[in-house]
Amino acid sequence: MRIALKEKNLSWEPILVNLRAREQKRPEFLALNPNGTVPVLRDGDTLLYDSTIINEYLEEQYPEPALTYPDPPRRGKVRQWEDYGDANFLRPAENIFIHNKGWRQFEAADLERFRQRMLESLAYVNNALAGKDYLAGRFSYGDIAFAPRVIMLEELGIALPEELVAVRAWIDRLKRRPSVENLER
Ligand SMILES: N[C@@H](CCC(=O)N[C@@H](CS)C(=O)NCC(=O)O)C(=O)O
Repeated sequence: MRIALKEKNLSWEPILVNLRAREQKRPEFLALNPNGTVPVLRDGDTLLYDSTIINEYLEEQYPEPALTYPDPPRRGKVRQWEDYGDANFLRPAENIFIHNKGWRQFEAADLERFRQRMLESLAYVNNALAGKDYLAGRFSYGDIAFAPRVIMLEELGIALPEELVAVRAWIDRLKRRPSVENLER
């Protein structure tokens, strides 16, 4: 969501929620999002939760610059990459991230499983990137699903295999985008 806001040159004010203190489960926050998760977006009278839904809203409300395609076939592919990235890369990466921060403890075997899952998804991404700068061709929500964590693989204890040349170039490309390079960690 933060990447999409920056790509679209939208100004926004962050309201930080302390997940460690479980502020996301307090009644005031549950009134904004009954699932008790971040992010939540308030835009005027509009209140939305879930990053996928928020990104779709941002695209429809603020179409330029576009972070997807106008035609349903390519739009579908962007959605597929976003969903794939969320489930297969971001979820395990997030688990390792919160473990490293000490916010939640996972067993060593679980952490290894998360790393394997991330590596498998990166191998899949490597094949998909053949001849392309970004997953769906141009930079899109598909790349945004991976970006916040794929730029910090080393911190997550993942050594990118040498043969994943296209992934390495894609990560370098992502890191050079102003919307990605200044993300908080
Ligand atoms: N599909 C949701 C997932 C939201 C989610 O799991 N957010 C995490 C932080 S990345 C969270 O709020 N965790 C705290 C919790 O589940 O209590 C989205 O994309 O917004």
